[in-house]
Amino acid sequence: MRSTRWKAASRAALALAGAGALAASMALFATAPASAGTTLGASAAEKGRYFGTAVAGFKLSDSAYTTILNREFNMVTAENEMKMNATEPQQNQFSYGAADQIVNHARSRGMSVRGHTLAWHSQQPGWMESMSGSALRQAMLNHVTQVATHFRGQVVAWDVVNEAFADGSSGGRRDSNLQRTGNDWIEAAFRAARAADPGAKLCYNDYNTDNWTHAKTQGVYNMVRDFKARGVPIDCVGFQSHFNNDSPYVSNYRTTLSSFAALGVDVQITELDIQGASASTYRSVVEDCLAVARCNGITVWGIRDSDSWRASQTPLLFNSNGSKKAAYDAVLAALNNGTTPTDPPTDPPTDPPTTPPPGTGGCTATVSVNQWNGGFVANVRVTAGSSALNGWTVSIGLPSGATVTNAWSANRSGNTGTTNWTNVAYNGQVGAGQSTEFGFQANGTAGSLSPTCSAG
Ligand code: 9MR
Repeated sequence: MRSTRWKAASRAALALAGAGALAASMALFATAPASAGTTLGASAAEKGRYFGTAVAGFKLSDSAYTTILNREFNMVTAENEMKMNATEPQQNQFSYGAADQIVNHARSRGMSVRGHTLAWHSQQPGWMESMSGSALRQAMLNHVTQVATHFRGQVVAWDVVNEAFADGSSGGRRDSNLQRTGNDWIEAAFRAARAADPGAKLCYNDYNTDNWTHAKTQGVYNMVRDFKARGVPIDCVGFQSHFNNDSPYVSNYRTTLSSFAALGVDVQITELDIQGASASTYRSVVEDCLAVARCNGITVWGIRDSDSWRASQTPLLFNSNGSKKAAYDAVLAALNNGTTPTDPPTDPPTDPPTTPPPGTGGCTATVSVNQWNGGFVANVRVTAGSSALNGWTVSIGLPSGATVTNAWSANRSGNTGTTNWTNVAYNGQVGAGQSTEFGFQANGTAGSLSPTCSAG
């Protein structure tokens, strides 16, 4: 069983642990719990999502840049540093310095990392551009294996394959040297990535796949449906969502996200920018993601307008001087459930809140483990018994030598021996017979884990 709950909320979600009871009682007054996060990452985490940005490694020495990065975001994508030309500039000579710097900056501050990208027709190193046929196929698979292995345990999701579909009305594949190695190159890349990093979510990522009626969107949808039907290891689809006058946001975007999610994959907004940064369009994008349970998070493609690959379109959430734009306020308000900072305070409800008693039907916990040499990822599923849960605690005994290094969607006490896990704000209330998931990563060997669950 692979986790359907996105792994990333770690830092902000865990920091919010103490707010759990408050959020649980607030949930009585609204269909979704109101929240009051003051940064994009914290507010997204309260909704079980992440909020990320593309990061350019050379900007990490710019303190104005890192101040916003460290304050606002809990997910990072390397803008260029993990691409094929950056990581394998000469065949079989791998270069990870710039990418490692970004990964270390992020992870040392509790942010998670999306890997971008293992296989792409663009930004190939020169030696690969001139290859073809089975030699290219082997070189591509070797690249996927080597790079995914290097970052194993550090990257929560990979854009395994990027932009493999054609623009226009064909709905088919884009011609490229990789495509000419055979139509199965995409699934071969996914299988190699799964073997190299069984703990990472594996995504297909593309642009102009936002409009549900577009042939390209349907082409990708059909590929994902086919992959799921045939057991090709795909976990998620990334929608770049570069919106501009030629390719604007459309109201069927939510249909697109939910239709893909219904195939059994997570969906993520991976490179969001909007020409002119309309606050209402940004708000709509956030609302669309929040409306789709399997939409795990949103990444904007840069921090300040001056950081954008399309700077002249001023498409981002911060001005070039680092100040927040109206679009920022709209995004934060949407993440916080539609209340804006300027709205008048609403009257408190007149009925006293009643807290539902802990469920009496107990709960069960099951665990699935992806083990590799020296470490593992465990995904734990908590299922309510005959009554709804209002909070849960799971206890897991780890064998000697196993140490938890990272966790998501739960509060933890202990990282060796007996570890205890309790719900965070957004996943404590579980309907009778329903489930929620959390997970962790550890060094060492899992052996056979036997989690126990108690309600309350
Ligand atoms: O933002 C990236 C820019 O710095 C690079 O020059 C460009 C080269 O192709 O890639 C940009 O990022 C792209 C991303 O990797 C894939 N989707 C489209 C992005 C914008 O071009």
